[in-house]
Formats: sequence, structure tokens, C-alpha cells
Amino acid sequence: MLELYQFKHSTFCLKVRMVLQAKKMSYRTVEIVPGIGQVNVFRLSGQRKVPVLKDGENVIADSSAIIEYLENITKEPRLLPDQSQESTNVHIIEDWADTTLAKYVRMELIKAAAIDQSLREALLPEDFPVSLKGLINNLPCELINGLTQALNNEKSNILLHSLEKISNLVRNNQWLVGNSLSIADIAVASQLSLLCFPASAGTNLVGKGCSGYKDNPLLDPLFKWRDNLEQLLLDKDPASI
Ligand SMILES: N[C@@H](CCC(=O)N[C@@H](CS)C(=O)NCC(=O)O)C(=O)O
Repeated sequence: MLELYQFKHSTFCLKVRMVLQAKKMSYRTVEIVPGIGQVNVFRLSGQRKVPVLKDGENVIADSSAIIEYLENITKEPRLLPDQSQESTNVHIIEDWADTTLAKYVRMELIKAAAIDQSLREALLPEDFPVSLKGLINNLPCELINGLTQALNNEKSNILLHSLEKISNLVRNNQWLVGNSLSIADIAVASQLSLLCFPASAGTNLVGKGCSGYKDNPLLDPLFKWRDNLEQLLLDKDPASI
């Protein structure tokens, strides 16, 4: 059985889970505790980040490398197109989603969590001791928020602008590249989870996220597209995707 070493709310781990779902592959997840739990990740893979996939003797780190491995062992549906122009476009979008988009959504979530107590609480693991929850909720968050906002406004505008463009695109197109699902769709959709958590994040988090994004009417088509994609991966036979 495939084993996915993960942090529950990591966008890169979600990216790999979406691929496993698209390919209807069975797997089990191993939850890693950030910090101390990463010692085991290091022992297993020689580096400390998740996701890490273990398939018998094979241990693969990095979401893109894992997906390439999965694509080789389970061909359908093809998520990395063969055609050279489509494969270039998919590669560029995946790279943008994994770097720029990933960095900006993480910054926005930190900013949102600094002012939103219910979001901070929902992000804590379910088994987090109740006695410590109060401590975390009482941090002087408005202060932290003031600082981060001053640093990030320009970047927020860049992020919003890119997301509005993608939102417009998915109004009329089901897929970002070509006529079928690809890693480009999955890479973008998985990073969006930090701006507006999807159903798969669980009842505590679904619909929570970052103001200015999750409640922005211009991004409505984008989050609907993401929700539809998640639903499709749960429902469909891989051959029909
Ligand atoms: N390029 C890597 C990025 C993985 C990554 O940044 N993982 C984060 C969780 S989202 C992590 O493990 N961070 C812990 C650390 O840096 O120690 C991928 O695509 O898998």
C-alpha cells in the first residue's frame, strides 16, 4: 500500500492527494507533527519536507517528483501531457503555482489568521489541548497584522490580479491547458485551499480563509471551479475525466 507522509493542511500534500484520487489509487496517510515528526521524515527521505511518498522500497520526496512517479506507474488519466506545447504550458503553470502562488497564499493565510481568532482555532490540530488553545488565541494579533499588512499590500495586489485572470479563464474553460485535466489544474486548485478551504479540509475549516479572496465576487468562478474539480475527483471514473 502506498504511504503518503503529510501535514494535513499542506497545499503540496493536497496536490499529491488530488492526483492519487484522480488516478483512483489506494493509499494511506501518515500524519507528521511539524518539528519533531520531521526527524522521521529526514530519516526516511534524507530531507525534512513533506509530502514524501513511500512505495515499498521506493521513497520519493517533492510533490512534482511524486506525481511524475505516480504518472509512470498508473497511466490513466494522463496528467502530464505528451504534446510539446501543452506540456510546456502545464510545466510553467505548475511551477508558478508551486513557487509564487504558494508563497503568496501562505503569506495571506498568516495575515488572515493573525486577525481571525476562529480561523486560528480551526487551524489547530483536532487533538490540540484545549488548555493551550486560549494561549494561542490571546496573542497580540492586531499588532502582528499591522506589520505584515504593511509589508504585503503590493504582493496582495499582484496575487489578486493573477487570480482574477484565472477566474475569468475558468468561467468558460473547464481546464487551464488543453481539453482535459492536467497537473496545471491540480497545482493551482491545491494552492487555493489556503485562501478558501475546500470541503476536504473538514467541517471546522470549510469556507474559512482569507477575507478579500474567499468573499470576493470576482473570484467566485475560481472557487466554484476548484470545488467542482474536488467533487469530480471524488466521484468520477478516471477514464471519463
Ligand atoms: N517543493 C516541495 C515543497 C514542499 C514544502 O514546502 N513542504 C512544506 C509543507 S507545505 C514543509 O514540509 N515544510 C516544513 C519545513 O520546511 O521544514 C514540494 O513540491 O513538495
